[in-house]
Formats: sequence, structure tokens, C-alpha cells
Amino acid sequence: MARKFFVGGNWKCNGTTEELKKIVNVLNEGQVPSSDVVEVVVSPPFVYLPLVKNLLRPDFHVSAQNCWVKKGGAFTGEVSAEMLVNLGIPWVIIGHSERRLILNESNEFVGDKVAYALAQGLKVIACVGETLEQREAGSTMDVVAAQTKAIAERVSNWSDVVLAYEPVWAIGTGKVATPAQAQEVHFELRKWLHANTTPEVAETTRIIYGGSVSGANCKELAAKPDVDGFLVGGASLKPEFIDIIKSAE
Ligand code: G2H
Repeated sequence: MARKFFVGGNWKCNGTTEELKKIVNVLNEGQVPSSDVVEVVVSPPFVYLPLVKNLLRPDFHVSAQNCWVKKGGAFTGEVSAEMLVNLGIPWVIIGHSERRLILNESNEFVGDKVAYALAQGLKVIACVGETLEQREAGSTMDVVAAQTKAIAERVSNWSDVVLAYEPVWAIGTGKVATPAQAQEVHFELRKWLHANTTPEVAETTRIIYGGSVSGANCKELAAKPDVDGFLVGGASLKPEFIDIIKSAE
């Protein structure tokens, strides 16, 4: 079964109302392949989600960048999965390395969040990836397998999960993984899914790459058989995001 190409734009903690309106205009006017060929999801900061959702073309969708691990209540500063569902937000990014590393989110906490978000009806972009130190120590696969295992132990239905491989050393650094490096980890992750979930999950789950993806490097990366799309940070705030979406073809 063919895996539909997926391009996510992670806007992180960026933008003002005016700036994001401009980006949405660029996206709305962009000539891109049809939604049969590519699924496009942009992820503004929480406070701009309703604005972007209302202005965005109907074939693109929105995602939150995080949500709380269980039902809302007395958790100051958090946003619950239920609230996202209530606003009609279909997607959420969980386990981004910036949250794992800066906010100390553990593999287990990330796994719990993925499971809870899915149970509420959200679709999840679940992020995994190794640091430079871990890569240099030769433990890339051990690290991403442990991160994926914590999700797999809590999730049986993977149909609403996109797995994003984002090597930490490539994030926002301009230092992109080579297509061969990305393909190697994506292939190993698919093999891991095959051995630890089901052959169908391994075959159908989209594994996307994130880390300094740009208009200039996207085509070569997209050509790799196990690269099913991208999670794009910096370049998703620029017109070149349209070129990245076009790499689906
Ligand atoms: C990785 C990526 C988006 P950037 O964090 O998730 O960001 O493309 O800026 O490296």
C-alpha cells in the first residue's frame, strides 16, 4: 500500500498575527500537488490555532505543537487534548526534541501523551531522534528504538500516527542529514516496527524526516524509499515551504 507523502510545518514559538497571516496567504496561493498526493499540516503556536485554522485553505490542516498528558483540570499552563478536539484541531505534534531536552519530557511521558491524544481522537506526529553525542557514540538506533518502543507499548492502532525522525544535531542548525543517513535510520525504524508491531503497521506508517529541510535539499531526501515526507521548521515560515510540498511529486 502506497504511503501518502506528508509535509508538516512546525512554526514553533514564532510569529505575530500579522506575520502568520502573511504566511497563510503565501500557502493559500501556492500551486501544490493535490491532497491525493500530499497531506499538508501546519502547526502554529496554540494562541494562533483558531486564526490559522479559519484562514487556511481547506486542503491544508492544522496541528498543535503539544498537549497535556491526561484529561484537563488543575494543570496551570497546559492545554488538553480535549480542548484541541473541541476547537476542531485534528493533529498534534508530540515528543519534539525541544520538549524532550529543554522540558525534560521522558520517553514514557511522551508515550503516555501519544496514547492519550490518540484516545481523544487526535492524529499524532510523534518525534524521535538522537543527539550528536549519541550518534557519535554509535547509539542512534538504540535511542530511536527506545523512544519508539515507549510509544509502541502504549499504542496498538498506528493508523493516526506519523513518526518523525529528527536528529537533534540537524535541527535548526542548517546541518541536514544526508539522504543516505536519513534513509538508513528510516529503514531501521521500519524494520523495528515490523519486528515489534505488525507488518501492516511497518508498511503503512509514514516515517517523515525533520532537521534543516529546505527547498534546496528536499528533493534528494524525498527520493529515498523510506522517507515519506518532512517535518519542517525554519523553512516552513518562508515561501520555500511551497517547494518542499512540491517535492511530493
Ligand atoms: C526540526 C525542524 C522542525 P528545522 O525541529 O520540526 O526544525 O527545520 O528548523 O530544523
